Amino acid sequence: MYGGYNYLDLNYVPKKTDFKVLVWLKGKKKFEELAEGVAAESSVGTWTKINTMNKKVFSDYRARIYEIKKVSNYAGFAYLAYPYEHFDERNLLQFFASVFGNVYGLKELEELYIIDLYIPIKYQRLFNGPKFGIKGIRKMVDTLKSKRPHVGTIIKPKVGLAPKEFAKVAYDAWSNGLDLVKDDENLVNQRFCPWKERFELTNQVRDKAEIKTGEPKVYATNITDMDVNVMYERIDTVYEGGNKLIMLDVFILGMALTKKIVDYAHKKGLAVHAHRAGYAAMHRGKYGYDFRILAKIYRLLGVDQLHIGTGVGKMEGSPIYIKKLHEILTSRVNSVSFLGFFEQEWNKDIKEVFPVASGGLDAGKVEGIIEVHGKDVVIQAGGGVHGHPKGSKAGAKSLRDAAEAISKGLSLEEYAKKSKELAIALKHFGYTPKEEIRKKIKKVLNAKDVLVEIVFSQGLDALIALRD
Ligand code: RUB
Repeated sequence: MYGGYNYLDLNYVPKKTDFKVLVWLKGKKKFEELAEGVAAESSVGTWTKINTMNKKVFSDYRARIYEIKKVSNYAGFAYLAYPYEHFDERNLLQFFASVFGNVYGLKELEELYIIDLYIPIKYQRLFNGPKFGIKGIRKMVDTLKSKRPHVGTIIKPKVGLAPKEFAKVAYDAWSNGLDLVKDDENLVNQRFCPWKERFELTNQVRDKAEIKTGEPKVYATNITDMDVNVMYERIDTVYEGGNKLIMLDVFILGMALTKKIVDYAHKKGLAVHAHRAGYAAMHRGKYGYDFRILAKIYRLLGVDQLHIGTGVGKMEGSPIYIKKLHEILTSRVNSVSFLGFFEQEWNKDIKEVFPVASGGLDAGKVEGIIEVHGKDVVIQAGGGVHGHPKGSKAGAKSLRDAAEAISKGLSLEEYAKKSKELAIALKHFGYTPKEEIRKKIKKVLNAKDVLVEIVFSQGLDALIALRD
């Protein structure tokens, strides 16, 4: 009971059209009360009984707690179902204001972490999803046959290079085997590197590198801006320049603008590379929501490439956790429901998103990345290319050679015998053999039934230990 109404309905069987949410709660009241507070505040209720409540509102629009897993009297997991009719169709902002809104401010809560979200197919039908998907991007980069991982670089330093310097480094990277060059998340249109000049110079050398190598090259140019018209103009410039990709800082931009720009870019025939900078403010710790939820949302919104972490590099995310994120982007149905997460099926029109592994990578980690992601992955290295002892050209070649080794079924150590750039990279950055990562993944998968029990009896800490 919360505010005079009952939201606990443990006999309820969620409908196919319901949204489902898995949430961890801990606080100063009995667990059931905490859960009911969340159900009420995120749907139809408030702190007290109200004269305006009626049967129809309560039965048709309220959230129902249909399953609970208590860890103590004051903490546990709750599964909530929300009726489709509760929501304003296509308007994800209204959805977030409900489910991810006021609840975070309830003062009796000490921990509130939304772990997973199930999005019904009926709602998905209102969205287009990615225009290109993995196949479309592979066609763009001409890897449909080889199916090798794509390789790219983030030009470093993150910010500070002038357009000419930036374009030179980009040329070195492309002409030594990389498919993609990318702006960093914090480089857009600073005085020392105006966007238009950088784009034009970099796009020119992109053409040159294509001629030199005979391979298509793409530039993920960061067009993120406060002003939607500025982003439209930049898309027009990119389109006229013959480049096929733009980049957005999607978390910072927000869902509405992301959708607007994705739609416009797609109309022009451009694909969208999504950088997720900022997501971890929500994702880490015990107050917030898991990035898996955003990964589902960004797939709906239609980004074509999305950063999801590496499992082996500098950013958070264990190998198994990143593997599950990869499944969210690339599967029709999430093969197994893992650790109590929802099995998310996808509407047939929603294509896959090309997963991007980035952050603390170098050639020596490529085998490990493939263990986590498989070959459908864009492998990006900044420091791992521009920090190569022989410079950016050698760094680029070492990364491409590592990807070539994988597609030929050879180990990096074997391939390094005929690639001195790769050999130097392995020596300098180190080498993570695939067995090391495979073991970590297997350990969790083999123990998954026990782990479910551990998570549901010990709480969020146990999940975090597996997540991070
Ligand atoms: C990469 C870099 C990227 C992060 C983003 O640089 O800083 O912006 O990978 O992280 P470097 P994520 O290769 O030098 O580490 O992809 O996890 O969102």
